[in-house]
Amino acid sequence: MSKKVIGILAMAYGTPSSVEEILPYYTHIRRGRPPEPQQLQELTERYEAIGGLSPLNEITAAQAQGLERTLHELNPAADYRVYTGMKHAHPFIEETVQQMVADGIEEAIGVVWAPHYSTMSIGTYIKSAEEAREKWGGPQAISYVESWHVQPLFIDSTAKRVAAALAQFPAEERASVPVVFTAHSLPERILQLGDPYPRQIEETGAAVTAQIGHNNWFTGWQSAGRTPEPWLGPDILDVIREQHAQGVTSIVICPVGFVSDHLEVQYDIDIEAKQLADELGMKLVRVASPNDEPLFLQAVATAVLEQAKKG
Ligand code: FEC
Repeated sequence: MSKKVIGILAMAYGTPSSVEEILPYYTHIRRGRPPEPQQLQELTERYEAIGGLSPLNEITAAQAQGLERTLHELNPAADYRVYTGMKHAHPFIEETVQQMVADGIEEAIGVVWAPHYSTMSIGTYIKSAEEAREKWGGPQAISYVESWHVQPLFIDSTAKRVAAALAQFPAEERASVPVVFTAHSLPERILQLGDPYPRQIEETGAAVTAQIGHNNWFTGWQSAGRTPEPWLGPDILDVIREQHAQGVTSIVICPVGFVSDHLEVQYDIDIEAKQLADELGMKLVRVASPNDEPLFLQAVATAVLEQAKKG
């Protein structure tokens, strides 16, 4: 008997694959409004500062391969095919769903490469997938992992990486080093909608620090949009200034809302936040991203398999 084929719609943010693609990418993020030349220039310069372009597409591809391999290891009885669909770059979620239908995929699980649910993050990926399903008439059966922010293996993987960051400080100093768990800021209006995003980030931070017995931690926000409306704060740069004002000399930042190395980690933390910490004479250590680490992939694969059981 042939194995049951299950399509996995693995959804990722996407990044430009050439300098020419920065403008259409940025325009897509801004829902079709082209950026001002000055804004485009600034974004291009941020990519230049991290080496020209972002490593995100390569990492997304490695994560997809690793997820497919891990799913087969965890459940050899089924045939899993992982399809990558991006929010802001090719192949867009809509194009990927079309491909899944062309390949005859009838049953699928959707998962996003981001741990925490917000109507403005994971919610928008699911919306795009559902619109595409309506357009292409399939896959017939699909369900979505809505968040996996406290999946036990994800907590293990994050705890190991946070512990490795703390290990860069002498043992007698470690307890006094705050760990700040950051995620991409979103407009403050999500709070009025009862959005679970800020609570889920707190829950990840609490579970990780409980596991390693580190009580000195809190959450912060990063990479807020450049728009006039208020965004969730405090911003990580203000957190660093505030900690410095309180006499703190060392800080660990864990960008736990992201799962890859990319612009928001490599520029906003590794360059911008690091530069501020240097100016203030503080030591800043950034927790490594999970990328395609096996334990992390097991976490996401387990969340997918649990969703498959729920149907
Ligand atoms: O490495 C790369 O090239 C791409 C990195 C990248 C990731 C990412 C993740 C998230 N974003 C989220 C929300 C928003 C909202 C806006 C917004 C704007 C940008 C811009 C760039 C960008 N984001 Fe992003 N985001 C990444 C890159 N993001 C570039 C445009 C310039 C700027 O504002 O910095 C504001 C849109 C608007 O103007 O209306 C909102 C959230 C995540 C984390 C969850 C996820 O990965 O989906 C939430 C990676």
